Amino acid sequence: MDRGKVLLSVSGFNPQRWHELLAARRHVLLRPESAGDPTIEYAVVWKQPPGILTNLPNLRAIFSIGAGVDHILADRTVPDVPIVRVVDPNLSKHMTEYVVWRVMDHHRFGQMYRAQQKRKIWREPVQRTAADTSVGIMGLGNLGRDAAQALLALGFRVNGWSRSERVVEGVTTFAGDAGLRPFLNQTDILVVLLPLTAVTHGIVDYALLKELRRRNSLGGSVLINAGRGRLQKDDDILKALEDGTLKEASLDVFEVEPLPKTSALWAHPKVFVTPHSAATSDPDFLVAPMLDQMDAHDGGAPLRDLVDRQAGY
Ligand code: NDP
Ligand code: OXD
Repeated sequence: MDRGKVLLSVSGFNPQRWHELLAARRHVLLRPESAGDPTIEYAVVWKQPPGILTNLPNLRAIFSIGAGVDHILADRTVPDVPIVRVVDPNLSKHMTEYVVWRVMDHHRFGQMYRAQQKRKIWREPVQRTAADTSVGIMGLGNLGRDAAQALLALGFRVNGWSRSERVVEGVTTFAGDAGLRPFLNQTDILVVLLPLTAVTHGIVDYALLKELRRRNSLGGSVLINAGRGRLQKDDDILKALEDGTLKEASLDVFEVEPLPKTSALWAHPKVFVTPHSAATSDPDFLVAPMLDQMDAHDGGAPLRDLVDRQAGY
């Protein structure tokens, strides 16, 4: 094990399993042993404490434990070395399951049936097929495209919005500022799978929600956000739910996490809350490819799944 050491730095969860799996093949440190520790060549991080990645003279790359990297770039002192993010079928499938679950629940009037059952009400709504509903995915990246395929297989009409023009079979695509409004105007259920960047911060506000199509087979528009909480404005979502701009919402992410106990979203009858658990990174699937990349990089191979720091994702 004379290869470069790995710094494992996470907050918010117990990294024991990550540590075990990484340590099977490389020497792992939970913090640098000294300022300017020259033995560390790779870092594996989730919300690392600010400043911990500075002064590592031989740091060759940073591996994000998640697909998103806003948690890394929030630390302005992060050195200018390549950042690798998670692109993995296991993660994509988890997210696709979440998206299909939430889309189907809204499509099949889950919220209404749960309320009816509480009051022992036997009433059947008009149920249309998936083909009558358009799901619009904001963010046609690895996760958005995987979810789109599953939704298409179920018969939904699928729209997608991205920064650059994308061609995805079966999906009606829109791009950039000019494409946003037409995309929203043709969307009944909005699924947000964007990264959090300087440009996307706060994008899901009241004005955006107003553009969704409300006269539809669901009897209103629906928001599903599994991207990042600071893409949305929690108060604008509450306002939109109150005045009927939105019919229902499924939220996995929030402006402040954990969602404060005082938030009105917790008890809102039209909101379904999950604790940022749509697609949790599983070390049993993700550590081996990370270590393989480190080994290959040591041997001179280029890194994959790199973050564009200028774009912020
Ligand atoms: P990708 O980088 O593969 O895709 C991002 C997509 O967003 C791309 O289509 C990109 O456009 C688009 N995009 C970025 N900026 C803009 C913009 N300004 N305007 C329009 N479109 C934009 O990311 P992933 O699909 O792998 O992941 C997406 C996000 O999901 C992560 O960043 C993370 O925040 C979140 N996530 C949440 C999890 C959870 O458990 N809740 C789990 C995993 C991820 P283009 O195609 O042109 O580049
Ligand atoms: C991620 C996440 O970015 O879990 O992968 O949020």
